[in-house]
Amino acid sequence: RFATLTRQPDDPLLRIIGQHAADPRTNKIDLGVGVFRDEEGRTPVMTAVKAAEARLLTEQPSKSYLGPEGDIGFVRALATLVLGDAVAAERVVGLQTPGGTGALRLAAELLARSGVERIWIGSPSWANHAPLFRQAGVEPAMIPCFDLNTQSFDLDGFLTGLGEAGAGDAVLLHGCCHNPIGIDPDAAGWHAIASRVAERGLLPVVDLAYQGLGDGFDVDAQGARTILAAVPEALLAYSCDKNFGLYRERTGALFAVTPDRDSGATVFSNLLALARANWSMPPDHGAAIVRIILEDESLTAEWREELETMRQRLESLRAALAAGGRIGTIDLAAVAHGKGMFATLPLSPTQVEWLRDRHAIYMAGSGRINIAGFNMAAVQTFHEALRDMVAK
Ligand code: PLP
Ligand code: TYF
Repeated sequence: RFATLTRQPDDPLLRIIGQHAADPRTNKIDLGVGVFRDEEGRTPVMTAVKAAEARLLTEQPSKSYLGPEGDIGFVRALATLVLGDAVAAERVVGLQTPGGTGALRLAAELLARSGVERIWIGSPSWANHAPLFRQAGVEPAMIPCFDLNTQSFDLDGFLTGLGEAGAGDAVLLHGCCHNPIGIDPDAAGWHAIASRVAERGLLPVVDLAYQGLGDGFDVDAQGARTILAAVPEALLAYSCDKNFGLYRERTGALFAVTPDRDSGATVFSNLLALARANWSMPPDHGAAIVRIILEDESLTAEWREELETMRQRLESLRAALAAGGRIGTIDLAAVAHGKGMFATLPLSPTQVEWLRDRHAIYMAGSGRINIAGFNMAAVQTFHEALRDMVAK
């Protein structure tokens, strides 16, 4: 049977981790995989997370099974934080998932089960989005809507693309800090998208994986809230893996907005059935940490402060990068339009390879850079490498 299989490529982003680690050059720069780093290039465990873990170690009464819904205290605390008062509580159901990816997978399977055949996705998008939906039986339809030269989101192009969507299709929206471009709609853009989505009877799936790393914690949720408030039915896939620095703990949740409490109960029962058939129950540790933090005022304050420091670091690195101005045909100043961890520069795969071979600068083949991979000195090195590149 296995002879019928064909060899699959590995994830090029994850491959960069190994390539960078194996490079002996001391001035190497890793702008590859999207994890936050500090000025020294470390991805530390947040102090509020360490404190919550210490409490778990001494106080956790049991590790007995919870259930397919996971830690309901975590789900509740997160719902308040993320949704604010955008949607009446009785219209929202939610459950814990293995990371944002688990939430997306469950969303995709729920769509497939509801008879949704197609999901519209602005492109480029996170490399896992299209395969994830396709594997669950929902065909991705891409709408090219970013201009790398001007670092802008083409709202009209996206809305026109959605004009092709049929009632009953789904649409994927990045809640904030778009991966891989870093450009989000502005408030007016979100309202225009919400109107179009509602008008055409589309089911929005909002992927919110970077709340707090863009403009600030509440502002970063505004797009998601605008969308959810405008429609009878929606899904929100949430990841705590970046904003709590929990990555490998696989911490996330899926929320469904439903027309009323009764339909919510049906949706929830379907989500539980799908979760059971996938992973039975989600891993507990990360969610327990987040719950402890969110249920404790002083830990919440400590976490929010640390997250804000991370956000400001990204903001100042982005400004430093943009200060490089125009280098050849690359307008770095335009990178200032974006926010969050990522920007995608208009570089060819050959140029990406050249920067790696010649200057030990590692980034995705698409030209995507993880801004947290810089420190202030590395930004200067990067500017010089680009000048070297365009001069040759
Ligand atoms: N969605 C986007 C846009 C992402 O960039 C990521 C990154 O990993 C995820 C979802 C998945 O997050 P998680 O690691 O929690 O599965
Ligand atoms: O885009 C990124 O870099 C992050 C991390 O298969 C990531 O979202 C990358 C690839 C992958 C899973 C997570």
